[in-house]
Amino acid sequence: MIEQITDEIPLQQLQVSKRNVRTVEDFKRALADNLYYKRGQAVYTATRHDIYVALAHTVRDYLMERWHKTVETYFQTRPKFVYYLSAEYLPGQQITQNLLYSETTDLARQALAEWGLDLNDLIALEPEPGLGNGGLGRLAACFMDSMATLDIPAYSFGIRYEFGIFRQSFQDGWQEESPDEWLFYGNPWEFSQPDDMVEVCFGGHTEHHVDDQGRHRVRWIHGQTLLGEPCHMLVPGYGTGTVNLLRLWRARASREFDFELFDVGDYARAVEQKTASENISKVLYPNDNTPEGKELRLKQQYFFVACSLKMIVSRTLQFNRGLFELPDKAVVQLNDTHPVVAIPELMRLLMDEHGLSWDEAWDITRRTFAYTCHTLMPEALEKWPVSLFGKLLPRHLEIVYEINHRFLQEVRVRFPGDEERVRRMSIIEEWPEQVCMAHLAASCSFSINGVAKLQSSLLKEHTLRDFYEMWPEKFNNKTNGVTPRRWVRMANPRLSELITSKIGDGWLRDMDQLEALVPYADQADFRQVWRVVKRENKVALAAHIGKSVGVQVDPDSLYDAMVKRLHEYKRQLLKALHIITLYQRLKADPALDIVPRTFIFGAKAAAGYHIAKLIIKLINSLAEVINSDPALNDRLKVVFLPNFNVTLGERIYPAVDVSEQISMAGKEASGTGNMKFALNGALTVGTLDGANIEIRERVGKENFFLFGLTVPEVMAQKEAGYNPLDYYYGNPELKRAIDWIVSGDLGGDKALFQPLVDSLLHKDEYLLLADYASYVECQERVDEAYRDAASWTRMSILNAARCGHFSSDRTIRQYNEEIWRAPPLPVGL
Ligand code: F58
Repeated sequence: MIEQITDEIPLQQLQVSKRNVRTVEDFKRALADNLYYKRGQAVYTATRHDIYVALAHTVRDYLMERWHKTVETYFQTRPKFVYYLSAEYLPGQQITQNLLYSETTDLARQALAEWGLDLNDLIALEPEPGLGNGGLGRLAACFMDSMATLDIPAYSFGIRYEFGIFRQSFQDGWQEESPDEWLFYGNPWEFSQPDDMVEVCFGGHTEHHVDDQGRHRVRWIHGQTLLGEPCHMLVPGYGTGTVNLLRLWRARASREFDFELFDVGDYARAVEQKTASENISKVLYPNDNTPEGKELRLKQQYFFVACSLKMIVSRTLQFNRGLFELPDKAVVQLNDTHPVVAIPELMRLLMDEHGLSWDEAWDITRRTFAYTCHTLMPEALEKWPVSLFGKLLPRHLEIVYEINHRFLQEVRVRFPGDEERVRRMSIIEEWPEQVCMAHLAASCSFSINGVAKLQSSLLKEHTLRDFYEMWPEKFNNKTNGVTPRRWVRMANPRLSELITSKIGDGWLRDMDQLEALVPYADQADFRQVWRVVKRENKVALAAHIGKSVGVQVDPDSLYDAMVKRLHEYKRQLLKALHIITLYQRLKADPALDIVPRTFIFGAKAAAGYHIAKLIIKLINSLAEVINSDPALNDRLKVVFLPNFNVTLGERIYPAVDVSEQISMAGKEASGTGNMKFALNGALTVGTLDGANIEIRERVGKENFFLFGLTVPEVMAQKEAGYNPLDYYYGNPELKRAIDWIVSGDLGGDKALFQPLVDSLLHKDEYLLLADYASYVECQERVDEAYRDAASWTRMSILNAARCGHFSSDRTIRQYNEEIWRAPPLPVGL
């Protein structure tokens, strides 16, 4: 790391100049300056993309002034910091957000219009950073936004993947993946900081010795060294001067390491190995809910954790009196198990690099970390083979063994004679020998939280039950939330304007204020405008669908959407069975009176998840058959929009009438799409799973379409020896739908979808057949309810009005009050 200069140059010499751009003229000048000085282009030679970059720099300059003020405040106040560690972030397009937060949207629009350019055309050029798979990564982005908005001193750390989540396209209905080259044209929002690179080591072995004060010390003689280069992105708060940072680490080959090979004259191999070490931050693993047990994945985890902790420790030393103050000055939130190797890494830093004893290091470590668990899927609990862990991180493995040894002693003291419990709780699993990251997290963190009430209870009762019995006080719930800025204000400007026209704009920083809309649900004229807004959004989405997949959809049909990762437990296949049933009913009785529906899907399947990919193919085949059947008279349409991501979500959520949240009860930890839909006035068709339960409690059971088995019922079915064939033979309509899948009518090879049918009939792990009848019946209630526009709109308004609770500001406030205790530090605008 290159020395900082603040000790040498008096701070007052480093005052930054204010740009003070407040008029369209100023903005145009700043834009031209940036185009000329930063981009190296003249107005005569610039491409549209050059102008986009100049625009991004102009907006960024605004935020830099605020960032500077924030840093000044932090340096002067030395507050307690929240450090959020997450392997994934899905922040969405930056330009729209940064224009909004810097209040420059109108200036930019006008300035560009004077140049004959349309702001929206430039916005469309920005690729979104797809540095995550799904809910977990998007939640991290909502949390950053809320932390800054609530003036919480915070840093978020992650990996600067060169390739984010793959781009999805369809070839003959099959998913195809192509690389997401989001950095191809550079990223105007990031500041790389090569002077702050830190060294990270892997491999090698350890040496134990006694130092000259007679203390037992360990040296890690590492095998490989590489560098982490930080890249910063600004995280502005809304309506405040606070601008926090997202620090993403990029792997660079260490020079020292190159020289060794260059010395022996093996130039080609030296360059090859350089590339190999830079591969660490090359690509995001595209798995959702099943960890990838690859060596490179563990390297990624340790890489970003080691870089981040080095910075946290050195900041603590710089700002405070010593490392003993760490737990009072820092709290590290672990976003699932992916960064959990931070625990042995902090122990190692404190003992081996800063000379603390085990007890001293342990006391600091166990008061520093808090852990969030985002799953209920047993297969999602990360485990690393001991051999792999020890090969890459020999010192950490020793530390984990020692933590485990001491921890199991504690268990034995608490539960004498209960060796079975000791075995269950061990951080190291036997046969095969694996390090269980969730156990490491649970035993070493001072807080363990789930992400919705039901999941938090199930963690206590099942997944982490032994840990709950040991430390009930560590367990807590923090129901997820989403940021109202991106998911209402930016995604749905029409609705936002309507809301603001009635209740003011306070809801953007205090979403509970949406409650003030409740009385409007009973006003016919308000319902009318609400409907107009929804319809305009539906028209806009119809235009996008037309452009994207070439299907014409009717904005007056009911839009029924299921957008989320493709996973069997989420049950996209149950939705498909419902569509097939409607199709068959219409074929059997062409005069049947149903509300015309447009089914909208968006979902990526992990590249190696064959059944999930087959489900995509099935839905696309279904779309082809249904969309081209003239006998249906356009009453059903099915569209699968490719490449579902944050930007596409922003188009879909505002335009939907029915939100499908149909996971098997007890599987979806929370869900956050459910919240985005409800806030935009969609009604939920859902099971009693994840946050659906809390949404239903808030919006009222009369404004929510409930179906399906509950968790105890699911368990009872499984215990009783669930047999899907009972449902198959017991329900002719269900049998007809399933049989049709392999009838050949779906086009192509008859046997193609046989694996889906086999898995339904012979296993049906997620009880689709058991829930089918209830689901179809529930959809009939939806059909009926949609016919009464007044009452539907009333329900829609009540959904939005009563979901203020699901703001990530509320979630973050709870994290801060109950876990972090980092006093907010307002930075004026
Ligand atoms: C999701 N998990 C949960 N994991 O499935 C969802 O219910 C919840 O709302 C959301 O977290 C936020 O709490 C999730 O998205 C992943 O994508 C992991 C990525 C890394 C590999 C393992 C899955």
